[in-house]
Amino acid sequence: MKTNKIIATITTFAFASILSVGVVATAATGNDSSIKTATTQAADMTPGEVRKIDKQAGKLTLKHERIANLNMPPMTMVFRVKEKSMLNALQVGDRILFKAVDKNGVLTITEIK
Ligand SMILES: [Cu+2]
Repeated sequence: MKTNKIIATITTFAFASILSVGVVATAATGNDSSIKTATTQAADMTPGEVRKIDKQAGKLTLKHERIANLNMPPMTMVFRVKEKSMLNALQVGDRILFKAVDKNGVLTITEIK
């Protein structure tokens, strides 16, 4: 038996494409200068106790400790709240932390914890 073996040798040339990858250095934008004024720091939270809640008028009576940013001694007084919804979760007797600011002569609570 005569066997002819044809061996086909296929050589495959792999062409490696060399891509010049340009490395784009994305420079971080260092222009984000977030300047916070000293009057809007979280450290201005003052302890207080809820004495009266007026949801319709958006007012809150607090017995508060010294308010550092307003230079106010401890007392019981009425504040306005920035948003009436801030009063929803409160109950008389609650001890809270609040931030009060002087808005054109009106002492306004901007944050309650
Ligand atoms: Cu006061």
